[in-house]
Amino acid sequence: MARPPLSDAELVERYGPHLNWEPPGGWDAGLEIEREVDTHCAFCGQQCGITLKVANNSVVGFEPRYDFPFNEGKLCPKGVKRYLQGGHPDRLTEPLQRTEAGFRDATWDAVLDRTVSEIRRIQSEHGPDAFGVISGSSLTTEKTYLMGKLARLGIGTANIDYNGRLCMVSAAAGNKKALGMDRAPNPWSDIPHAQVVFVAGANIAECAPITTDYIWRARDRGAKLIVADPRVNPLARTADCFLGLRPGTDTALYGAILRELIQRDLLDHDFIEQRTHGIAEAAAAVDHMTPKWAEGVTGVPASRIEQAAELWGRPATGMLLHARGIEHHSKGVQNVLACINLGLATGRYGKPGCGVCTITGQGNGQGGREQGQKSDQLPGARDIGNPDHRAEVAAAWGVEPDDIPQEGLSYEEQFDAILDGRIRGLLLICSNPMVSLPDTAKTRAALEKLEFFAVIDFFLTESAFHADVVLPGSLHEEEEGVVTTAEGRCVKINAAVSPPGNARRDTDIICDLGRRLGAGQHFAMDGPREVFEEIRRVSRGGVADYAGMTWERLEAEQGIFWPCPTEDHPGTPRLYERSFAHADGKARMLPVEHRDPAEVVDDEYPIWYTTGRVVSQYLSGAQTRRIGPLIEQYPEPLCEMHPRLASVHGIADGDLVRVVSRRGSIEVPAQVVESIRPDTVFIPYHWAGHKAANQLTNPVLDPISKIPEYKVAAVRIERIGPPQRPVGQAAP
Ligand SMILES: Nc1nc2c(c(=O)[nH]1)N[C@H]1C(S)=C(S)[C@@H](COP(=O)(O)OP(=O)(O)OC[C@H]3O[C@@H](n4cnc5c(=O)[nH]c(N)nc54)[C@H](O)[C@@H]3O)O[C@H]1N2
Ligand SMILES: Nc1nc2c(c(=O)[nH]1)N[C@H]1C(S)=C(S)[C@@H](COP(=O)(O)OP(=O)(O)OC[C@H]3O[C@@H](n4cnc5c(=O)[nH]c(N)nc54)[C@H](O)[C@@H]3O)O[C@H]1N2
Ligand code: SF4
Ligand SMILES: [Mo]
Repeated sequence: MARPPLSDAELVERYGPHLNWEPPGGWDAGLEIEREVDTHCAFCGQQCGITLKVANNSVVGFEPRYDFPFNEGKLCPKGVKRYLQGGHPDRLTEPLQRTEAGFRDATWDAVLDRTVSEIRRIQSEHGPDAFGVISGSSLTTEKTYLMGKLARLGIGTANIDYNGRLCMVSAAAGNKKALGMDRAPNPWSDIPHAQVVFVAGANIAECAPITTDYIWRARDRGAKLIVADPRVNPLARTADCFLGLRPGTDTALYGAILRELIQRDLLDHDFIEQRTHGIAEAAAAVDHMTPKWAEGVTGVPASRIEQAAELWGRPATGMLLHARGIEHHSKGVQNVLACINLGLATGRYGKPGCGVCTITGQGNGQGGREQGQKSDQLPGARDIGNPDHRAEVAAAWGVEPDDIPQEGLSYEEQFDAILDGRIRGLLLICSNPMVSLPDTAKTRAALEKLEFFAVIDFFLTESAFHADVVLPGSLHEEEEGVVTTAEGRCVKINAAVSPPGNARRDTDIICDLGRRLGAGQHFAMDGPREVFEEIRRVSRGGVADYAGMTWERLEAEQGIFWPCPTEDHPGTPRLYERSFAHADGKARMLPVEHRDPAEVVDDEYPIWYTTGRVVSQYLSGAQTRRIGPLIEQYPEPLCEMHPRLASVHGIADGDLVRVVSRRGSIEVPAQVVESIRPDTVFIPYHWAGHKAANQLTNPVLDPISKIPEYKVAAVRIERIGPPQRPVGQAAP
């Protein structure tokens, strides 16, 4: 059954996007503040502390928190506007059911019962795994835990995964392979003590703005800065050593640096001897990677590569920070392992001012992969394929190990399964695949093919346009819970207001579904505190052990770093001080070969294409494309290109250009800048429909982490014509 998106004018009228919205009287309407609530920002993985100001069950203002040690009173532009979502007119306040004429309000009973009967119909006709579940990491950990439990014990499907699969899984897999555990090894308070900071594939100034401050503090003490990025991103402009590599060539770059460390004997021999395995194999893999060879592959001059090895290898301390620039690849795990090798070779673990850390992305990017919503994982960061781990969780849940399904399909693999008929129905919470999955045409075809599609969100997203039922859930400030920050610090989120209209708390929706599915004994919790208490019990003895945390402790101690096994345990800010998390206590230096990205440039598609973010927009834009002041900062996607590339095609700044890949094409204004390689173009991905950067991206996955290769594809460009409107002004 083809299910085109609804094009009901009423939809847009009612559910937006309504821009430049302000409450009547404006934000300074002189409201009497009734309450102030300490909590954390709804957006990125840094989870800055903020205080929300509440009047009439609305968040009407906020202050940054000076007492929270991470941000100490600082916020970024998105954090400053985040509270504009709450009373937004686009907010979903009634359950919706799709009819011939468009979406219509429905009762909770109607939409929940329909969801349950469709789940059971599809499963009885096509097997238990024919119903898929996709969840997200903007949710509190309590919600993510419930989603894992709902899929496995309520619905009874193996197919649950989450949007961290689009984000941090390459780092997770790399860290587990090399070090035995998936968490940043060092707290950010170590950054100012580093004598060299190496930033690999991270646009820190725009995407982790508060981390910039930590790097400045290191710089104030004389630290050197190395940046590897195809673009001279804002932080790179201040670097001592900029490695402007061709997209998709990181393994060659870090391999050549490792080889130089070996050649120049900049190794920590004691550390390698006592705490690692595999140096010989790792060294053999890079033996042919001379700086000259790497120059040919990466486009970075050999002398720069040698300089980077000296800057990284000489000092006693150093931190390497990486993000999606190296992880969003069909060899994302290999890229992460190559960075870890640079850390292990120089003994940069378990000490102040050291560490190779991934900067997690979403608000609960770290926590979202700790308590069991990932297809290969059970609560406590346990492995779903490990019989001992299964038995531990089964015992805590009061079921038999065989009652827990085995590993299911990852996010993009579920979309493949929808297209070939293995999956017929989908429950989606906290993700917007129409914007964020690679190859938009493929995503649309999958959503149109579903027999039944239910979405839990607080805005009617481009993905929810395709739904059969939409369940209005809760915003960050409407429900208590915990999240884990990029540092590995579990912090407390507090509720400031209750959901408006007939919207409900997400935990209530999920537990209600569990009960209606006949699994009432597993979903008897009354609210998120009881869910947290269950997480403490179930995670006990696991890797991500929360047993010693209480909500009260999290508030009083400004968060606790896991593992925290007992109530008198202080938590573990710095990992691996004495041993790594593998059974023998040693880290693995794994051999990393270089290979090309899945798609390379050729005569037809001669330009490299890469994608990412801008400071004022967040992810699929569902939350930020509705906030006028953020839109004004960067109204629509622009195609960054170097003046030399632009001149070859006769393109001037602001001209409308067409960018074409094997999967689709997009028409956007050109932004001619010197801060990008002349063989590469960049488009930020926060927009939907014909403005979606993902119309062009390649849905190929890393075979280990199953992350899509968002950071490399091949395109061609052509000029369409002069600017359609003044540069920087959005289309109506
Ligand atoms: N403003 C803002 N902040 C955010 C978000 C947001 O949407 N907006 N999202 C949050 C989330 S979920 C995430 S995951 C993080 C993402 O944070 P980042 O990973 O820092 O952001 P990206 O823009 O995806 O990519 C980072 C850099 O990778 C570079 N890059 C591209 N290809 C390559 C390559 O082949 N090799 C190398 N070395 N670099 C490459 C890009 O030029 C870009 O500067 O940000 C979080 N913070
Ligand atoms: N081309 C390209 N594509 C990319 C990337 C890239 O760099 N390039 N980056 C990838 C990365 S790193 C990521 S993380 C993904 C993210 O992409 P998505 O998974 O689409 O994430 P969001 O846009 O945050 O979608 C979250 C949805 O959940 C809703 N939501 C937020 N919080 C809550 C909550 O508490 N409860 C409920 N019920 N709903 C909530 C929001 O309104 C929004 O509609 O995009 C990926 N896509
Ligand atoms: S840096 Fe991240 S957590 Fe802090 S205010 Fe900005 S978006 Fe929010
Ligand atoms: Mo992300």
